[in-house]
Amino acid sequence: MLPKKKLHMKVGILDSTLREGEQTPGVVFTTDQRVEIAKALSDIGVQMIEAGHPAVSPDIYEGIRRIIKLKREGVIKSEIVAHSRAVKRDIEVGAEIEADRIAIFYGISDTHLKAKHHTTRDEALRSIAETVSYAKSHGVKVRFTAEDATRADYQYLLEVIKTVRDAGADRVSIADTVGVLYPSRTRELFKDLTSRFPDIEFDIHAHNDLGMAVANVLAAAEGGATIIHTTLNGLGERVGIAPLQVVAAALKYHFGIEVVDLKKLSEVASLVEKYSGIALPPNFPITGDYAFVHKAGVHVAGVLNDPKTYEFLPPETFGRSRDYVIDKYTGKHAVKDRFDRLGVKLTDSEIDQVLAKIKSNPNVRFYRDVDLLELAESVTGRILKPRPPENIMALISVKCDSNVYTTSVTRRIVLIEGVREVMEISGDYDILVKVEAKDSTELNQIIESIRAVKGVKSTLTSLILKKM
Ligand code: HCA
Ligand code: CU
Repeated sequence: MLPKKKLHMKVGILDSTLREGEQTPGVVFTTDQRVEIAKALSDIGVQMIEAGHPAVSPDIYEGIRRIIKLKREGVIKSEIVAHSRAVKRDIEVGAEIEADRIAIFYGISDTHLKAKHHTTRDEALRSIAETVSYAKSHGVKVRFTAEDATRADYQYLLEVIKTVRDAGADRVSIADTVGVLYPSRTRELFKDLTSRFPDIEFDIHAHNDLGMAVANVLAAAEGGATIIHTTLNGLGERVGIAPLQVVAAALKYHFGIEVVDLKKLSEVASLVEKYSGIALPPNFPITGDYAFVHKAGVHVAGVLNDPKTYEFLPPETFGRSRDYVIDKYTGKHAVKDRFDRLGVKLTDSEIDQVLAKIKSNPNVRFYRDVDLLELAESVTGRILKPRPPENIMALISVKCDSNVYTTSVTRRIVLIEGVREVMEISGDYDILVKVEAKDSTELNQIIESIRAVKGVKSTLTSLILKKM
């Protein structure tokens, strides 16, 4: 491979889970959740937190106010950014709440000028200049976001940047609002902008409509962008923006830069998964369940010899661990390794026989350890290990408050550990949940977690005594 390139070391993250992320359909954060997410983002070392658009609603205002208070108390270290339309009222709210920075956005493509702002290019330049100066007059740092910059007329974009620089903005966010960039163009764009405006720093805000958001933010950083916008789990309008966990991993792999504490990424991703109610698909990079899980015999054999064969970086880099699954694709090495770990000694020929049984059941998706022990017992005729104690299974009927959307409750219940199946039902109750727990204490915790879900009115638990 070609030698790795160097990247300027200035690149940092602005995480917008609390602003862009909350624009994901169905996502709302409570004030407490907003504060908790901000603390987690600061703890992992995110340079800037876009905490929300305070003029949108009183609860967002309150959340940002509490985050800014924690910043003042030194609990949160990141720069706190408040989003704002280019209208005086929003700017006043951003200044009153004492955000470190106000980010003023304005759509500058002809489509946005016409269909949203009902204005001309010249008129827009005047109101942009006016609002940026107005914000500056409140003594706050200002970023200007050129919304839909990547579909705007280029000469006009340059004029806009000149205008906001002269009005006092020290950062400009280049928003690929509908995700139409691709990497080589992105790099060219940022190279050109950074050479023309050495006194401005640039952010890249890349939407993922064409699946290239991560590639585009890397290219932008190569081109000279110093702040990359991300959200945890890639949340955001439509299909979202570049996911923090993937951007951070790519920066580590390609440039050796650690923009955040990589080991804690997974924890923060889970927190956001829980609070957003948007479950990550298992095949999501870095923090998805299968990100470091191997399957085919050739792969597992390779990984058992040297994990580098099929891993770009060790899972421990991200506080995770590797695993492999056993099914008809499995080879001998994996089966042997699994029995070794279970403390069961099998001869080569016994392993071959177990493998033959596995391959003759092509529709089994996963062999769990208990299944494997059972197979080995049938092959060897020996009792290999006492059966693990049976777990408690229970059905929990859930009644929702009459004003809530049942599916939003269902989505949150699905994420609770120990929940095996969730069904929306008709009758006296709205949702039926099948749960599995190792003992009654754990069952109690699961019930409590279900009762704590917003919108749950009451529950009725039935233990499963016998299954046929
Ligand atoms: C929005 C638009 C925005 C702004 C990006 C930014 C976009 O939803 O308000 O402020 O950097 O994608 O253009 O998210
Ligand atoms: Cu956006």
